[in-house]
Amino acid sequence: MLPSSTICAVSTPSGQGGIAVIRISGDRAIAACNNLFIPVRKGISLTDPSVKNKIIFGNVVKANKVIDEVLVTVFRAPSSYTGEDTVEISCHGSPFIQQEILKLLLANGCRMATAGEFTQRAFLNGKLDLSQAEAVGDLIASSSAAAHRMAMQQMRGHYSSMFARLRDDLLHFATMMELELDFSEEEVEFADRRQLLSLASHIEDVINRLSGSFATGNVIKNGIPVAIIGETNAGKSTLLNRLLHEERAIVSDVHGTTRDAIEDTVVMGGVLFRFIDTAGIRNTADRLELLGIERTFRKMEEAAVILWVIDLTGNGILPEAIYEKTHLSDTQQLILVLNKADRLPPECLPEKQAMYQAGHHDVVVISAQSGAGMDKLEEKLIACIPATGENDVIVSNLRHYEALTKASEAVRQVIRGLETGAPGDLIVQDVRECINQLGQITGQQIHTEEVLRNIFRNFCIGK
Ligand SMILES: Nc1nc2c(ncn2[C@@H]2O[C@H](COP(=O)(O)OP(=O)(O)OP(=O)(O)O)[C@@H](O)[C@H]2O)c(=O)[nH]1
Ligand SMILES: [Mg+2]
Repeated sequence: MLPSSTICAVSTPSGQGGIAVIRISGDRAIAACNNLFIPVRKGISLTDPSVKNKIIFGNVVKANKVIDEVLVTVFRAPSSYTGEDTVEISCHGSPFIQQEILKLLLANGCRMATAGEFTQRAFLNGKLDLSQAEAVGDLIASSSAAAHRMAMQQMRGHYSSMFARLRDDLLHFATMMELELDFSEEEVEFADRRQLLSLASHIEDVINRLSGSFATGNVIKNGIPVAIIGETNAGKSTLLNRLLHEERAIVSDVHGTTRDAIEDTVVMGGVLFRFIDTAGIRNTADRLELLGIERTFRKMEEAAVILWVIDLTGNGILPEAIYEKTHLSDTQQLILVLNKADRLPPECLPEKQAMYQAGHHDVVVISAQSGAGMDKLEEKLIACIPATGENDVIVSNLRHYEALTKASEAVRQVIRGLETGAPGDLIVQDVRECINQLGQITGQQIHTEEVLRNIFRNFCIGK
């Protein structure tokens, strides 16, 4: 069932701006706008079928009073973003004008759009598949060059066509095997088991590679989590402020200043980083401080990169103690940041540096206060970014990742069934399950309103 109501919303950010765009989509879009709009040039009517993909200058009028001078763009179905008749009114960006125009539209039979409803309609009308529609959301939210590239690739459809191909190959086999079942008396084999096995193995490889890219995709989208860890007073909050170029965290010479984790993001080298300043680690009896320190260890576990800040002027924690406390996993990287270099006599530096480098870990010498050495630290951080090629397909959507995980289980079952000579009807069930899961990604297999509403819920209104 395709939606028949006509929806409207302001598609530009809320508040005051130079201009604002109000979008209207649905059967009544053109007629509704025609009721409130008077073109400046005589003899034109929006409802005239020859008016399409055109911009028309005129006035929005309410009870003979001009509300605003606007430009109206008319798109006729199916040549529009949603696939329906669509009008975009570009008005002056005053919140009052926007509200007045919306009220006129509501009075003319339109209703307010829900979040993502324009894109949802584009999907329902076959303008985009589901993964492309989701990429529109990611594109709007992209805050770094890497996230932008990933969303753009998904929107262009390269991503979807790959799933569609895998799904088609599997469908072919499922059909063949089902045909066999119809002829089960005669013991014929339409589906070549060896070919199916090789296809299943190929699909398993592709799925596993894609699932493997999720860790990368996820951090590119949400920011690479970098935890700033160390003893109290080492200069962690000073370093956070320096990395973010703003006074985000309180700095003081009192030990235990930071009690709670403080996070913020910044783009460096085209990639989004999420820096997390934490409570300094020390022995304390203070209950609140202990809670903060517990949180520090949690943040450390979740981080992709750990910046362990060491005060060069202090006695300094020994490298062995750091390794003991960090429990690095295979995917985590540790950078030792030797701070307050400005206060250390230069002749003492080589010895300190050598001591920390002995563990073959990355060591950077900085002064968070003066900014010296920050360029080296930023270089090291950028080097931590997982390498991705221009055309790599990367999964960044949790929903897709979950479908891939289930598809992977199903395809493993297919392979096991083929290897052990399981009966065709059992194998075909697993093939169908795999097809179903791959179809979830592009939306071919999703038919319920509720699932769709959930997916589009995270969009902004007007998109
Ligand atoms: N000379 C010098 N002082 C610094 C430097 N970095 C930080 N400091 C000083 O060291 C003190 C502690 O700095 P913070 O950034 O608050 O240290 P912290 O690691 O966040 O401390 P806690 O929150 O208590 O764990 C402050 O007085 C800072 O001004 C530096 O590079 N050079
Ligand atoms: Mg602090």
